[in-house]
Amino acid sequence: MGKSLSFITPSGRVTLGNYIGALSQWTAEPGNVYAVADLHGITTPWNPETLRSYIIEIASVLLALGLDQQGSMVYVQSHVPAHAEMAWLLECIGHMGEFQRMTQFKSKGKDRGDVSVGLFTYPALMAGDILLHDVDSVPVGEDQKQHVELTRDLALRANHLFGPVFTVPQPRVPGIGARVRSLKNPAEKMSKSVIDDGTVLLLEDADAIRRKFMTAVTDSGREVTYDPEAKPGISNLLEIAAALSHQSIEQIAAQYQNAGYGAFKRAVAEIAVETTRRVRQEALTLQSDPAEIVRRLDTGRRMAEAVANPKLRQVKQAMGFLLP
Ligand code: AQP
Repeated sequence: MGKSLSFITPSGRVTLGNYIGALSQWTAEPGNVYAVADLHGITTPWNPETLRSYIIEIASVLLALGLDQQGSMVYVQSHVPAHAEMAWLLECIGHMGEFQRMTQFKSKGKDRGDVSVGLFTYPALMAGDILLHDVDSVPVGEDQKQHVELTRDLALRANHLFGPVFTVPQPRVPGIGARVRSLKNPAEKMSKSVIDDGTVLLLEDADAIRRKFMTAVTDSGREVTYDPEAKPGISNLLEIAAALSHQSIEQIAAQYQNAGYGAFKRAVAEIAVETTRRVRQEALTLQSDPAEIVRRLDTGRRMAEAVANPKLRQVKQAMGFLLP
């Protein structure tokens, strides 16, 4: 399958949705690349202290999951200046029209007068993230597929103009990706940037997690059955319980069918607390030793630079820069 590359943006505290849909599925294997995408975290207005705390939290979780072991790397994107430089090179071969077609820009930027230029150009940064590491395929959600298509177009254009400098990546959309929904509003995805009782945080204490599950919205009726249309709240809880306990939705539904909503919510809360206990404890322990986090991130930075810097140099050479 080749090496895998996944970045996570410090746009909020890590959610149970991030854990189920992404982090818990990432694996430490030789050459795999994991990074805190802090440069992506400033495309919308931010607070410096808060940004720093989000970066530390995400790094602590990636490291607690051991994603810097077995020859894979964990680093912070801005620690490797090649990312910002590659983004500029790609912006200069990108076309306004193709960036204007990006649906994320249209949805996040529409109706706002103060939209940053970075929100418009960030697909070039993302393309650079991928191309610097020469990955063959990138696992992405449906919503990010368009950005990988743009990355392919930019890579093909550069290869055409300057010779074969880039590996052209393929998007890889996982077959059935869990899409965890807000416990308060199951019509919406659970998101880092939405802070309310519908968003369960991976590192909040067990009692807070239990309380959020107990106040999750449920649906009419009494039976615990999987029906995303008629029972979106209960179905979301079933999906969460199934993903975390590695059982099928049918198995969980059969177990709690007649238990009543209250008992079912209590059970899902316990599953969430228990299956995330270890990563939570390890991440919090790491946070009490910031020097250790910095040390491990610096190892990741060196591993990333060993790949990214020669690639950037090769591209600049091909593009006609006078290299020192
Ligand atoms: N609710 C979710 N269910 C399943 N997977 C999810 N992911 C995010 N929310 C859910 C996955 O987590 C990874 C995080 O990458 P990201 O931070 O770069 O992307 P994101 O999708 O923008 O994450 P958020 O939490 O929704 O942040 P905001 O609120 O800032 O937009 C991705 O692999 C994503 O699929």
